[in-house]
Amino acid sequence: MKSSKVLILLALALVVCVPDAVAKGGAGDLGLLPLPREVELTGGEFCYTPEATLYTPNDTLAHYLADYFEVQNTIGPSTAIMVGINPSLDLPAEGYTIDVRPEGVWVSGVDYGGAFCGVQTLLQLFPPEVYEGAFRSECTIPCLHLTDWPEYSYRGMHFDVARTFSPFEELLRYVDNLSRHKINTLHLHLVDDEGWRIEILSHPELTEVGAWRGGEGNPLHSVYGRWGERYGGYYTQEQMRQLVAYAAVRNIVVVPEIDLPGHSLAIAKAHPEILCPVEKDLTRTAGYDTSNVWCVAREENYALLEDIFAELVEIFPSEYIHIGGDEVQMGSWRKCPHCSALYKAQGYTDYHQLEAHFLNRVVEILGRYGRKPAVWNEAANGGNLTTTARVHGWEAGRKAARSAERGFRTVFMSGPYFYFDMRQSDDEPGHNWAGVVTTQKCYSYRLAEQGFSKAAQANVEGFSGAFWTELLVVHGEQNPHYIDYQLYPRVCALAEVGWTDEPRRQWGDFESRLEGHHLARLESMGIHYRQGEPPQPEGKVVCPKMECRTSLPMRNEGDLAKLSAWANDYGARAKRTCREGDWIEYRFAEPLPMGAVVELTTGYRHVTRGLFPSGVVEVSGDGADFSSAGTLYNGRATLTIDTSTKSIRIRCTTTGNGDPYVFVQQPVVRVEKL
Ligand code: TNX
Repeated sequence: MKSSKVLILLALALVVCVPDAVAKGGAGDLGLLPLPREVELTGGEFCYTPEATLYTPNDTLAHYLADYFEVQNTIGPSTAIMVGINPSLDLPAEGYTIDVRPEGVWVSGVDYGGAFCGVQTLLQLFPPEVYEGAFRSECTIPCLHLTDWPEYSYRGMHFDVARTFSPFEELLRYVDNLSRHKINTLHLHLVDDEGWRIEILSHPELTEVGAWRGGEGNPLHSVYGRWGERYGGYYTQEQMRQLVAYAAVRNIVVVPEIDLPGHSLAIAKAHPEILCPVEKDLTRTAGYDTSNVWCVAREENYALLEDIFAELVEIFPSEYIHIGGDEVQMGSWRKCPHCSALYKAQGYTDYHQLEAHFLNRVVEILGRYGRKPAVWNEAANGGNLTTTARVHGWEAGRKAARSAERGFRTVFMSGPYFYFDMRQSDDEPGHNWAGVVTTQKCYSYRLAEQGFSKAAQANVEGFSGAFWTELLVVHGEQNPHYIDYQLYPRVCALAEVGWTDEPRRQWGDFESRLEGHHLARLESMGIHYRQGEPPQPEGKVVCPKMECRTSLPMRNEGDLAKLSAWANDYGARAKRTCREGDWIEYRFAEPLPMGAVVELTTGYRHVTRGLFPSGVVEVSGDGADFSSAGTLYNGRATLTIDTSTKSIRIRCTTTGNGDPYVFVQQPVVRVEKL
C-alpha cells in the first residue's frame, strides 16, 4: 500500500512538465559536482523546515539517510523528500532524476546506484552543513528538474594499504568520502613487498610473517620509515566483510588486489619456496633480500594461490579480482632452470609471455569461482594474456593506452594525471616520477587529445585515481591529514572526469563550482583538503664552493665531483647499503655565513629510502676537529649555523637501510634574503 503510493508520487515526478522554465543549465549556480547532464530551473522554490521528513521504501537507503535527515517509515503530512528506485526509468545504469517542486522533492534512481547518486546530488542542493549530519535548519532549494547519468561505469580510486597500514576506520572514511563524489569502485591494494594485509585462515603464516616489518630479527626489514621498530598490521576477514557491506551501501564495489607475480616479498618471507631456486647474492645488499617474484614453473605455487583466492572470493563479491602484473623483475626467471625450460618448451620469445603464462594460470583459478581478472598494463605486453582481463593502464603516455587499442577493457589511471601520490607543486611532499600532478592537470585529461582512436575510446571502461603509500608512513606522522591533503581536491576532478561527458567538462566552470561551493562541502565533510601551495621556506638558496666526500664506494666515478659542483640535485647512488661508521662530508672553501640554514638529506629527496636510517651530524671549524650538532631523523636534519663551520659531516649509526644502496645528496643551504 505504502509503496504503491510512493510509486504514484514518483511517477508524477517523472511526468512533471516544465513549460515555463526560467533558466537552462543553471547547474553552475548550484555548484553541483560532478556536473550533472541536464538541469532545468523551473521557477519558485521548495522551503525545507526542521519539521520536514524523508521517506524511502528502500531500507538500506533509509538507514543511510538517517544520518542526514529525519527519516520516517511511512508517508505522512510532514513527508517532504521522497527517494525511490524505479527500474522503468529510461536511463542508463546509475541514472537518476530529481524534481524539486514547492510541495516537495523527489529523487528517483533507475537502480540502487542511481538512487544513491541522486541522494548525493540532493545533499549538494542543501547548505554544506548538511554533511555534519542531522540537518534540521530552514533552507530553500530552487525548483528544478534534473536528469543525470554517468559517462563511465568505472569511476574508481585505489588505495595502497600494503606500504603503509591504514586503520580499518580510515578505510571506512575513505569510502564514505569517495561515495559523496559518486566514485563507485575502491581498488584495494592489499599486498606488496612491504606487507601482506589480509587474513587468510588456511595460511595464518601469511599475516604472522608478512604483516610486519622491522624490529629485531623480523624476516621483513624496515623500509620507508619506522626504522628499528616492528611496524604493520592486517585486516581480519570479518573487517573486510564489513568494509564490503559498508561500501555496497555507498554504491562502491571493493576490488581486492593480490599483486602477482612480482612485488611478492612479503609472502616470500613466509614461503621462500615460491621463489625460483636461484642463488641470491646477499653480500651486496647487507643481508637484504630483494627477490620477490614467484617461480612460474613450480606447480605447488598454484595450489597455494588456489588456497588464497578460494578465501578471497568468499570475502569480496566483486566481478573482478585484481591480480597485479606490474614491474616484474624477470632476472630470476632467466636464471631459473625450470622457468627457462618452460619458456623454451612454450616457444616464448619475450619474458612478458612467461608473465602472462603465470597470470593465465591464476585466471583459471578465478574462473573456477566465476571471477574475472584485472591486471596492470605490463601484463598485456606479451600478447598472450587472456582477453577476459581488464587492464589498468598506469604508465605514462601511450603505454597506458595500448591495451585499449588491443581490445582489452581498460581502466585509465595514468600516473601523470591520476596518481595522487605525486606531488602537487615542486616543493611539496610527494613522489615525482610522473611529475607534478595538479588538480587542473587531472581534470584536463581528454582521451582524444591523448591519441586514443575512436575504437580504443570505446574500450575505456572508466578512470581511476591511485594513492600509493610509500610516503604516508612518514608524512602521516608529520601531518595527520596527509591522506586528505593528497586526495582532495584532486578526487573532485577525477570524479568529474569519470562522470561528466567530455564536451561539458570545462576547467573554468569546474574551478568556480569547486571554489564557490564544493570546498565548503569538503570542509563540512571534515576533509582537510589542500588549500593551494604551501609557503616556501624563507631565505635564498646559495651554492658556496664545496667538496663532497664519503666513505661509501660510488656507482659512477665522477658522481662526487658533480655533487661538489652543485650539478646533481637528484643525488648519486652508492654501490652498497650503509654500514655503521659510514660518513658523508661537505667541506666548504669558506666558513658558512652565520645564520645560514642547512638542510641535510640522505637517501632520495622525495622518498625515505636509500638513506642513513640513523646518524649523527657533526660540524667543524677547521675540517679536523668535529663536534656534535644534531641527529638524523628519517635520514634528514636541519642545522642553523651558529658557530664557525667549514665542514659538515653525517655519520651513519646503523648497518643496512632495506635497500642495496645509499643515495648521497648535496645539502641545501639557505641564507637570509638581503
Ligand atoms: C609504481 S603503479 C608502482 C607502485 C608504486 C608507484 C609509486 C604500479 C602498478 N606500480 O608499486 O607504489 O609506482 O607511484
